[in-house]
Amino acid sequence: MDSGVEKDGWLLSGNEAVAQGAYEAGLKFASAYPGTPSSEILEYLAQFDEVDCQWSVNEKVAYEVALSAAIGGIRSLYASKHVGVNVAADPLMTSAYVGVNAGFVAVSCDDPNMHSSQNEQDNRFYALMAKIPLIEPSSPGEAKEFIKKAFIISERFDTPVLFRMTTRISHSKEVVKFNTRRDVGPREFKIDIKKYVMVPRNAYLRHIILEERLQRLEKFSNRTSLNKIEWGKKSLGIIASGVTYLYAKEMYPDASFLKLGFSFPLPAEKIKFFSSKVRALFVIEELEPFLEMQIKSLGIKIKAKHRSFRIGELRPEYIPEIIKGKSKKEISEKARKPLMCPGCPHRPVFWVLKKLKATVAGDIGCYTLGASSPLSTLHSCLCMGSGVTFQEGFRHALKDGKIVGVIGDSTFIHSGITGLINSAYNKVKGVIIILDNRTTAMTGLQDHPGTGRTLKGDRTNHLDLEKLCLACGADTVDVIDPYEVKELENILRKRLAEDSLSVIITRRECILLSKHRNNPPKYLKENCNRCGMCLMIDCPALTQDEEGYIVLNENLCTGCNLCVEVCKFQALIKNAG
Ligand SMILES: Cc1ncc(C[n+]2csc(CCOP(=O)(O)OP(=O)(O)O)c2C)c(N)n1
Repeated sequence: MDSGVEKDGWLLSGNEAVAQGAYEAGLKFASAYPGTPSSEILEYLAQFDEVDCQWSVNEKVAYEVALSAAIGGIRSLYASKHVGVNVAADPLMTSAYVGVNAGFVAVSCDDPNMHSSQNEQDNRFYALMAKIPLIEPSSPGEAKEFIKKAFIISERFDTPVLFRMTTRISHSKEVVKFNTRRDVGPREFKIDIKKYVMVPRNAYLRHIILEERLQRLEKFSNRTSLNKIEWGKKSLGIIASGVTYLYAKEMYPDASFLKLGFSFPLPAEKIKFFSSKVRALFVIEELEPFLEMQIKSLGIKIKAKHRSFRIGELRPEYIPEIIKGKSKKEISEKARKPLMCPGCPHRPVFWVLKKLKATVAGDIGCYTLGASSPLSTLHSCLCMGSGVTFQEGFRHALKDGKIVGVIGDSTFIHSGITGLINSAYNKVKGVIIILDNRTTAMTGLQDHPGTGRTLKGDRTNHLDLEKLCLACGADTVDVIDPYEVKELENILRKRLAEDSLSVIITRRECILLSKHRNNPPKYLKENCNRCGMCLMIDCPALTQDEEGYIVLNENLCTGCNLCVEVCKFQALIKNAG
């Protein structure tokens, strides 16, 4: 833990505060698959001997393991980013029917503005759809306290609880007081087939119980201090939850507020009461009109925010515009172009794919950066696992034979395996490259079954990707060091020419883990004809001066020598020393 000590507490991020609060609540088990902005929750929990926690292979598995640990009798937690909940949606939906036993909280960290995500869906709707309570803290301090309440609510109502964070709460820091851990003993697990075996008749009966539970939860929502009225001037009343409450408070400190910490089921009576006392009523919320739609359905008249505010993060300065009924004026910001690191083992793969003019079905990981120019050699990216399935779909549709699917090692284990089995089963040919950098680099270098280490740093079974791919039905599996560019090109040409389903594993440790450092190539200016070819590999260590000659930043260069491979004029040559 790298938080600084303060006089009366510790400086914790929202994610660390969730973990600390869950620990203090007597948490005994936690599981997750990494994903920004959620990953630090499990990383923080890993320090506690009392908490058994794991990186699961994907979110569905994480959800099922944590839920069943709670059913078995110990307080448990699931965490993921918002899109991770999509992967866990199957067990999530039915978990409301079976209930829990010991407390179970599912933490969803949403990412408005897509700081590091492929979409910005509003996961509050999962609570509505799954019919489970929704808790939304506004700050790290609240996150720590609210998660404790979430466990109590989960046990009291025998339900999973959705705990929704957003990037700004997950990653902002606040001084938070620590409390001692409650020792919550295990609850007895009683065999109860009607409750835990969801065949149609049992599920029907459980659905009746679920509806009754929702009514009790709504009554609770009206009573709980998580939903509180703060009276100010009655001329303006604002209903808000999560971080937007703080933004609205900053912009309108004198207004009256109904702050919703327990935002599903809504406190209908409290909302009706609040709305009857204020002259103008506004709902301030980020992304979708989740509260607005439900409040309108209570028969309360509120002005809808303009659709443009459904996109991107809400900024405090947008709130007066929303209140005036205006549309969003986009604030254009210059974004830094994301780049693969110098020495990234993914770069040579994209260089070769570019050279071969391949159509590349991409996936999510550091290698998605293969799409940015000048490499521009990743042509689709939808969700985790789609590098394998899109190569199959493209192959069904396109005549061009040079179709390649690319996927990282962590992503392949998460959801690429089933796609590969599908291709093999349906006799689809093609080439899949697994970019095996021995880590989950994109989200902060987390371990996975292919690394042979657990979240707690212990050695464990090491998943053999070669054997796995053969067992899935691949005809051939080649393992190659991507720094061996010529060999990589040869093998790729060979496999593309064959009528088979082949997997090429490009294996080299992520440069951020690697001890492979420096020894930059030599630049011989006299040989350089300023063609700019070496710049096409998009390496941050190479730039051009005003006359077009190359400037090699030796501090950034890791000595991977891809630029040496690319240069046709021996202007960049290997440094023997
Ligand atoms: C369903 C889902 N879960 C988690 C994530 C977050 N995420 C993005 S890429 C990635 C994995 C990256 O690891 P790997 O495939 O090994 O590629 P690397 O970044 O190491 O190159 C993860 C976990 C996501 N985008 N979607």
